[in-house]
Amino acid sequence: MRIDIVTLFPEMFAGPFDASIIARAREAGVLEIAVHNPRDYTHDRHHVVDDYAYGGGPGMVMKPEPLFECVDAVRAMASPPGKVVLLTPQGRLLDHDIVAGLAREERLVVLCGHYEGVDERVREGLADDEISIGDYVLSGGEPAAIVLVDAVARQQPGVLGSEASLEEESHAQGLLEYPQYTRPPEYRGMAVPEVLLSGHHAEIAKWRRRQSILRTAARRPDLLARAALTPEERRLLDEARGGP
Ligand code: 9D3
Repeated sequence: MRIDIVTLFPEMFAGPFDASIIARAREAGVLEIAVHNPRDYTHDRHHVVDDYAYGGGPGMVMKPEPLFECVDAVRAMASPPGKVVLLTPQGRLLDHDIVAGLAREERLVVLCGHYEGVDERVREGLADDEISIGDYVLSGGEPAAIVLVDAVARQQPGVLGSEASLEEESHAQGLLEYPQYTRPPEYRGMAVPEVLLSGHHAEIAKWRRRQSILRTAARRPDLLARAALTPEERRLLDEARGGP
């Protein structure tokens, strides 16, 4: 997969893509990342990329021409041209299903907005999709692009070991993780649950599943609607809620 990122701040991407999983995916050749600056696609002496909003109001708006021309050039650099994803607070809220869908694309062009936003014609005539990473205000789309690329990179075949991909599946199933422990068996008065030291693999699996379900119910009940639970597990939940 190839991902092209269009940003006024390419220097923000120097570190994050050169470590850990993303670096491994790039080295393995399953992920190619290129960063482009729309400022390089201006034609005026001062390389102006923003302007005042028509109708007035605070802040500057990103001009359409540098973005359109940059994206046109970037799409011509490789094939297929790739879906254009605009990162914006007004986009669809990113979740596992959206990540999995984007990860299946052969190519993506990711646009990072900045200032108070981008000229509306960028949405209208350039973006195929608009995505937000959550209901809080960022200074620009750059941190969101890093989040998106990380999540998509993990989905590329061969990037994760088989053990890690099973873990990913469990999150896709809509349950939070069970509590994890390593040595020592007791630390500052806090003991590792006895069952984990027992060596009874079936009991351990049962305990972990139960912890995942109870923890999801306590912290993220919204996830349970989509979780695949057995009738017995549904009963466990009703009991924990003090129901019938
Ligand atoms: C006063 C202007 N803001 C009203 C809340 C609009 C605004 C425009 C642009 C606020 C932030 C930004 C910059 N943010 C992004 O480009 C962005 C973002 C975000 O802020 N939160 C979550 N996901 C994303 S994706 C891109």
